[in-house]
Amino acid sequence: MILEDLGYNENFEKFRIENNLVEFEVGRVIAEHKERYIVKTDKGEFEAEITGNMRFSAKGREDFPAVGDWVALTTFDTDFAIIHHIFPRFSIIKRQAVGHFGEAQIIAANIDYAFIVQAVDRDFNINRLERYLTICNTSKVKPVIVLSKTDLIDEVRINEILESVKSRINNVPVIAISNETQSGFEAIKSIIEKGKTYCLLGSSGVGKSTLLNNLSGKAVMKTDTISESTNRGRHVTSHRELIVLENGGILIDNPGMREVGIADSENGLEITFEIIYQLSRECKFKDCTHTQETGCAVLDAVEKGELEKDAYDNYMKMQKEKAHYESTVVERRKKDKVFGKMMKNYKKDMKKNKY
Ligand SMILES: Nc1nc2c(ncn2[C@@H]2O[C@H](COP(=O)(O)OP(=O)(O)O)[C@@H](O)[C@H]2O)c(=O)[nH]1
Ligand SMILES: [Mg+2]
Ligand SMILES: [Zn+2]
Repeated sequence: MILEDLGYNENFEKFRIENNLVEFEVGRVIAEHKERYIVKTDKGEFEAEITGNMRFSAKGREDFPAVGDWVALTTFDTDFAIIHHIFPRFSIIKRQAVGHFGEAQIIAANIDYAFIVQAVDRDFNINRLERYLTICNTSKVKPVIVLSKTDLIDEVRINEILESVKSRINNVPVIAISNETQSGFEAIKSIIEKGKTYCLLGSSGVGKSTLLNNLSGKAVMKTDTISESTNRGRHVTSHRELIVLENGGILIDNPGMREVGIADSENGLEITFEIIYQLSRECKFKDCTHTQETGCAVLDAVEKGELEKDAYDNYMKMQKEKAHYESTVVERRKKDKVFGKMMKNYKKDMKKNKY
């Protein structure tokens, strides 16, 4: 295994040299569990921890390694290592952490493409597809929609679903597949290139791990939601999230997500809902909220049936979440600042022997 096989490229190497990291080894994080990591290097796999310095200077989740990260590390004996630095990420997939407002959760780093997997049976939901798309568009990750379990419905229904997706979502490839019959596999394989990293996104039970196993030709991932949840052992070594396919593509599996909250979607919503943004330029008022204003081009388009009401509703909902996320982040920063000042004064007073 050489580093290029794991997706290493000249940009990372340039960073390594320019930042005097040549004394360290280089590896990619292939699994993470509670601040324990598995890092793969050209020598093998290592169970790793970060340096104390990294932990104490960390300001948030993003300062900790995530699956897909490139790291500078020192390896000890056969299977232990210490991580010293995280290389800058060219992309990062985040979502709003459930129950922790204003805090983002990293799904994976250094991803080229995301396969957004949705099963065509009970799981199928266009609003949720738009949600994942927004996350991809925010993350600068190219999305591909994969509709799975087509063996469970007939061709007429498959075509209906494909039509309904295409009427709402433009410029994103859509592939219908079945892990049972392997229909659609050629299409998916043709997208996968050597040295590029692909992340599987979607609810649990939609067939992500089965797809990964089928593509790799080996049973590398545990399938089925049940075994997945009971298999969370003490050791991270019990699972791998990143694997290299025979054709050289790199795949990252993900445990399913029940909720996909929108975390700072820079241009994510603009790209996903380009039509709404275009329309809004025609609104009478510059600060139109597209809720009740007269001369609102967005509302007019909904009225005339040129913009699907469901798409409009979904956009408004995510827009609200984005605003809420942003305001909670501002709130948190303020609190952190106040706390920082308090600590500073406290330390000053300590020096003056006030305490
Ligand atoms: N009928 C059908 N079942 C599938 C398909 N893909 C996966 N499954 C089943 O769906 C369940 C969940 O699959 P899994 O790969 O673990 O889903 P994950 O949670 O997204 O990783 C398993 O019982 C699979 O056998 C498919 O294309 N068709
Ligand atoms: Mg799975
Ligand atoms: Zn408007």
